[in-house]
Amino acid sequence: MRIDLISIFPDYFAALELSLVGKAIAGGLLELGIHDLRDWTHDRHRTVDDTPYGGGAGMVMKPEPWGEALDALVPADGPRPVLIVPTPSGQPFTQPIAAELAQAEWLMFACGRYEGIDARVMEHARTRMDVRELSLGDYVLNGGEVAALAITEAVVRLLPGVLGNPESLVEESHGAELAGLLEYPVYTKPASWRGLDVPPVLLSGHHGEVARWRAEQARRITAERRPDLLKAAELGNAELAE
Ligand code: JEW
Repeated sequence: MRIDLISIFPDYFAALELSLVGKAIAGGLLELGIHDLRDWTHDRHRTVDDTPYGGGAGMVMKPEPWGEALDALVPADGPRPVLIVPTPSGQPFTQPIAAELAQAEWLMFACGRYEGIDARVMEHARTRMDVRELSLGDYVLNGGEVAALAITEAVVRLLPGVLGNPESLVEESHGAELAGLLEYPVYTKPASWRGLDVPPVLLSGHHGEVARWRAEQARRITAERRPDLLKAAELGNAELAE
Protein backbone atom coordinates (compact mmCIF):
# COMPACT_ATOMS: atom_id res chain seq x y z
CA MET A 1 0.00 0.00 0.00
CA ARG A 2 1.02 3.60 -0.56
CA ILE A 3 -0.25 6.44 1.69
CA ASP A 4 0.20 10.15 0.89
CA LEU A 5 -0.66 12.84 3.40
CA ILE A 6 -1.11 16.51 2.50
CA SER A 7 -1.17 19.13 5.25
CA ILE A 8 0.14 22.57 6.22
CA PHE A 9 1.60 20.81 9.31
CA PRO A 10 3.50 17.87 7.76
CA ASP A 11 5.55 17.49 10.98
CA TYR A 12 2.47 15.93 12.61
CA PHE A 13 3.22 12.78 10.64
CA ALA A 14 6.70 12.22 12.12
CA ALA A 15 4.92 9.94 14.62
CA LEU A 16 4.18 7.49 11.78
CA GLU A 17 7.87 6.57 11.56
CA LEU A 18 7.52 4.99 15.02
CA SER A 19 6.14 1.60 16.09
CA LEU A 20 3.88 -0.46 13.89
CA VAL A 21 3.53 1.90 10.93
CA GLY A 22 7.29 2.54 10.97
CA LYS A 23 7.94 -1.22 10.88
CA ALA A 24 5.55 -1.61 7.94
CA ILE A 25 7.58 1.05 6.10
CA ALA A 26 10.91 -0.56 7.06
CA GLY A 27 9.54 -3.97 5.98
CA GLY A 28 8.56 -2.64 2.54
CA LEU A 29 4.81 -3.22 3.12
CA LEU A 30 4.01 0.49 3.13
CA GLU A 31 5.29 3.56 1.30
CA LEU A 32 4.61 6.92 2.92
CA GLY A 33 4.60 10.32 1.21
CA ILE A 34 4.30 13.45 3.38
CA HIS A 35 3.57 16.73 1.58
CA ASP A 36 3.40 20.39 2.62
CA LEU A 37 0.37 22.02 0.97
CA ARG A 38 2.26 25.35 0.92
CA ASP A 39 4.59 23.85 -1.72
CA TRP A 40 1.68 24.47 -4.13
CA THR A 41 1.25 28.18 -3.33
CA HIS A 42 2.87 30.93 -5.43
CA ASP A 43 2.59 34.12 -3.36
CA ARG A 44 5.18 35.51 -0.97
CA HIS A 45 3.19 34.55 2.11
CA ARG A 46 2.37 31.05 0.85
CA THR A 47 -1.32 31.76 1.52
CA VAL A 48 -3.66 28.78 1.89
CA ASP A 49 -6.75 30.47 3.42
CA ASP A 50 -9.24 33.22 2.69
CA THR A 51 -12.47 34.67 4.12
CA PRO A 52 -15.70 32.68 3.69
CA TYR A 53 -18.26 33.65 1.03
CA GLY A 54 -21.55 34.33 2.80
CA GLY A 55 -19.74 35.69 5.84
CA GLY A 56 -19.16 34.15 9.22
CA ALA A 57 -16.28 33.57 11.56
CA GLY A 58 -12.94 32.06 10.67
CA MET A 59 -11.19 31.29 7.42
CA VAL A 60 -11.61 28.67 4.68
CA MET A 61 -8.88 26.83 2.76
CA LYS A 62 -8.52 28.19 -0.79
CA PRO A 63 -9.14 25.67 -3.59
CA GLU A 64 -6.12 26.46 -5.82
CA PRO A 65 -3.29 24.94 -3.70
CA TRP A 66 -5.39 21.79 -3.17
CA GLY A 67 -6.15 21.53 -6.90
CA GLU A 68 -2.48 21.87 -7.80
CA ALA A 69 -1.39 19.39 -5.12
CA LEU A 70 -3.86 16.75 -6.31
CA ASP A 71 -2.91 17.35 -9.98
CA ALA A 72 0.77 16.92 -9.12
CA LEU A 73 0.35 13.84 -6.95
CA VAL A 74 -2.32 12.10 -9.08
CA PRO A 75 -1.35 12.16 -12.78
CA ALA A 76 -4.39 11.92 -15.09
CA ASP A 77 -3.11 8.85 -16.94
CA GLY A 78 -2.19 6.66 -13.96
CA PRO A 79 -3.71 4.82 -11.00
CA ARG A 80 -6.12 6.73 -8.71
CA PRO A 81 -5.95 6.85 -4.91
CA VAL A 82 -8.88 6.78 -2.52
CA LEU A 83 -8.91 10.36 -1.26
CA ILE A 84 -9.77 10.57 2.44
CA VAL A 85 -10.88 13.96 3.74
CA PRO A 86 -11.26 14.08 7.53
CA THR A 87 -14.09 16.42 8.51
CA PRO A 88 -16.45 16.75 11.49
CA SER A 89 -19.36 16.45 9.00
CA GLY A 90 -18.11 13.18 7.50
CA GLN A 91 -19.44 9.63 7.66
CA PRO A 92 -18.38 8.10 11.02
CA PHE A 93 -15.14 6.12 10.64
CA THR A 94 -15.60 2.52 11.83
CA GLN A 95 -13.75 -0.80 11.81
CA PRO A 96 -15.63 -2.02 8.67
CA ILE A 97 -14.50 1.15 6.86
CA ALA A 98 -10.91 0.50 8.05
CA ALA A 99 -11.17 -3.04 6.60
CA GLU A 100 -12.51 -1.64 3.31
CA LEU A 101 -9.71 0.96 3.07
CA ALA A 102 -7.09 -1.73 3.84
CA GLN A 103 -8.01 -3.30 0.45
CA ALA A 104 -6.94 -0.18 -1.48
CA GLU A 105 -3.53 0.05 -3.20
CA TRP A 106 -3.27 3.78 -2.59
CA LEU A 107 -4.72 6.15 0.03
CA MET A 108 -4.30 9.91 0.05
CA PHE A 109 -5.30 12.16 2.95
CA ALA A 110 -6.28 15.81 2.49
CA CYS A 111 -5.92 17.38 5.94
CA GLY A 112 -7.71 20.69 6.29
CA ARG A 113 -7.38 23.43 8.91
CA TYR A 114 -9.36 26.58 9.81
CA GLU A 115 -13.09 26.04 9.06
CA GLY A 116 -12.36 23.43 6.41
CA ILE A 117 -11.61 23.19 2.67
CA ASP A 118 -13.57 24.97 -0.10
CA ALA A 119 -16.23 22.36 -1.02
CA ARG A 120 -15.35 22.55 -4.74
CA VAL A 121 -12.07 20.73 -4.03
CA MET A 122 -13.97 17.57 -3.02
CA GLU A 123 -16.54 18.08 -5.82
CA HIS A 124 -13.73 18.28 -8.40
CA ALA A 125 -11.75 15.40 -6.91
CA ARG A 126 -14.86 13.18 -7.10
CA THR A 127 -14.75 13.47 -10.91
CA ARG A 128 -11.41 11.62 -10.91
CA MET A 129 -11.16 9.52 -7.73
CA ASP A 130 -13.09 7.87 -4.92
CA VAL A 131 -13.51 10.54 -2.19
CA ARG A 132 -14.36 9.56 1.40
CA GLU A 133 -15.28 12.38 3.82
CA LEU A 134 -14.83 10.74 7.23
CA SER A 135 -15.36 11.82 10.85
CA LEU A 136 -13.42 10.39 13.76
CA GLY A 137 -16.31 11.13 16.13
CA ASP A 138 -18.71 13.81 17.31
CA TYR A 139 -16.21 16.30 18.71
CA VAL A 140 -14.28 19.11 17.05
CA LEU A 141 -10.55 18.90 16.32
CA ASN A 142 -8.50 21.83 15.03
CA GLY A 143 -7.66 20.06 11.78
CA GLY A 144 -7.60 16.79 9.90
CA GLU A 145 -4.10 15.64 10.95
CA VAL A 146 -5.00 13.78 14.14
CA ALA A 147 -7.87 12.04 12.35
CA ALA A 148 -5.52 11.06 9.50
CA LEU A 149 -3.06 9.57 12.02
CA ALA A 150 -5.82 7.53 13.67
CA ILE A 151 -7.26 6.29 10.36
CA THR A 152 -3.76 5.43 9.06
CA GLU A 153 -2.98 3.36 12.16
CA ALA A 154 -6.34 1.55 12.06
CA VAL A 155 -5.82 0.67 8.36
CA VAL A 156 -2.12 -0.23 8.42
CA ARG A 157 -2.48 -2.74 11.28
CA LEU A 158 -4.89 -4.68 9.01
CA LEU A 159 -2.38 -5.05 6.15
CA PRO A 160 -1.18 -8.63 5.70
CA GLY A 161 2.20 -9.10 7.41
CA VAL A 162 2.11 -5.89 9.47
CA LEU A 163 0.97 -7.25 12.84
CA GLY A 164 3.68 -9.37 14.46
CA ASN A 165 0.97 -11.68 15.71
CA PRO A 166 -1.86 -12.25 13.22
CA GLU A 167 -3.69 -14.22 15.94
CA SER A 168 -4.82 -10.86 17.34
CA LEU A 169 -6.68 -10.26 14.07
CA VAL A 170 -8.11 -13.81 14.11
CA GLU A 171 -9.35 -13.13 17.64
CA GLU A 172 -10.86 -9.83 16.51
CA SER A 173 -12.81 -11.67 13.84
CA HIS A 174 -14.13 -14.35 16.26
CA GLY A 175 -14.36 -12.66 19.66
CA ALA A 176 -16.30 -9.83 21.24
CA GLU A 177 -15.60 -7.45 18.38
CA LEU A 178 -17.42 -9.47 15.74
CA ALA A 179 -20.24 -10.08 18.22
CA GLY A 180 -20.45 -6.27 18.38
CA LEU A 181 -19.49 -6.08 22.06
CA LEU A 182 -16.74 -4.22 23.90
CA GLU A 183 -13.65 -6.15 24.99
CA TYR A 184 -13.41 -7.97 28.33
CA PRO A 185 -10.79 -6.78 30.89
CA VAL A 186 -7.27 -8.23 30.57
CA TYR A 187 -4.63 -9.08 33.19
CA THR A 188 -0.99 -10.15 33.38
CA LYS A 189 1.50 -11.05 36.13
CA PRO A 190 1.77 -10.65 39.07
CA ALA A 191 -1.38 -12.57 40.14
CA SER A 192 -1.68 -10.26 43.15
CA TRP A 193 -0.76 -6.56 42.95
CA ARG A 194 -1.36 -3.90 45.63
CA GLY A 195 -3.91 -6.21 47.25
CA LEU A 196 -5.81 -6.71 43.98
CA ASP A 197 -6.09 -10.31 42.69
CA VAL A 198 -6.51 -11.46 39.11
CA PRO A 199 -9.95 -13.17 38.82
CA PRO A 200 -9.18 -16.80 39.88
CA VAL A 201 -10.97 -18.32 36.85
CA LEU A 202 -8.19 -16.93 34.62
CA LEU A 203 -5.61 -18.95 36.63
CA SER A 204 -7.76 -22.12 36.63
CA GLY A 205 -6.71 -23.52 33.25
CA HIS A 206 -10.39 -24.29 32.42
CA HIS A 207 -10.62 -22.92 28.88
CA GLY A 208 -14.41 -23.26 28.73
CA GLU A 209 -14.90 -21.36 32.00
CA VAL A 210 -12.42 -18.68 30.89
CA ALA A 211 -14.36 -18.18 27.63
CA ARG A 212 -17.67 -18.01 29.53
CA TRP A 213 -16.28 -15.49 32.05
CA ARG A 214 -14.90 -13.28 29.27
CA ALA A 215 -18.22 -13.35 27.36
CA GLU A 216 -20.05 -12.39 30.58
CA GLN A 217 -17.63 -9.50 31.25
CA ALA A 218 -17.89 -8.24 27.65
CA ARG A 219 -21.67 -8.20 27.99
CA ARG A 220 -21.57 -6.43 31.40
CA ILE A 221 -19.15 -3.73 30.23
CA THR A 222 -21.10 -3.20 27.00
CA ALA A 223 -24.37 -2.86 28.93
CA GLU A 224 -22.79 -0.24 31.23
CA ARG A 225 -20.93 1.83 28.64
CA ARG A 226 -22.59 1.22 25.27
CA PRO A 227 -26.21 0.11 25.67
CA ASP A 228 -26.68 1.01 21.98
CA LEU A 229 -24.16 -1.71 21.00
CA LEU A 230 -25.74 -4.28 23.30
CA LYS A 231 -29.18 -3.80 21.70
CA ALA A 232 -27.70 -4.33 18.24
CA ALA A 233 -25.67 -7.35 19.42
CA GLU A 234 -28.79 -8.98 20.88
CA LEU A 235 -30.49 -8.59 17.51
CA GLY A 236 -27.47 -10.58 16.28
CA ASN A 237 -26.53 -7.69 14.11
CA ALA A 238 -22.81 -6.94 14.42
CA GLU A 239 -22.97 -4.53 11.45
CA LEU A 240 -25.63 -2.43 13.16
CA ALA A 241 -23.39 -2.35 16.23
CA GLU A 242 -20.60 -0.82 14.16
C1 JEW B 1 -11.88 17.88 11.82
C2 JEW B 1 -10.74 18.29 9.70
C3 JEW B 1 -10.28 20.79 9.27
C4 JEW B 1 -12.87 15.64 12.51
C5 JEW B 1 -13.55 15.24 13.63
N1 JEW B 1 -13.60 21.37 9.03
C6 JEW B 1 -13.79 21.92 10.00
C7 JEW B 1 -14.04 22.62 11.21
C8 JEW B 1 -13.08 22.81 12.23
C9 JEW B 1 -13.47 23.45 13.36
C10 JEW B 1 -14.75 23.93 13.51
C11 JEW B 1 -15.70 23.73 12.50
C12 JEW B 1 -15.33 23.08 11.35
C13 JEW B 1 -11.63 22.37 12.20
N2 JEW B 1 -11.21 21.47 11.17
C14 JEW B 1 -11.31 20.12 11.17
C15 JEW B 1 -11.86 19.26 12.10
C16 JEW B 1 -11.32 17.42 10.62
C17 JEW B 1 -10.74 19.65 9.98
C18 JEW B 1 -10.60 21.89 10.03
C19 JEW B 1 -12.54 16.96 12.72
N3 JEW B 1 -13.63 16.25 14.46
N4 JEW B 1 -13.04 17.30 13.93
N5 JEW B 1 -14.09 14.03 13.88
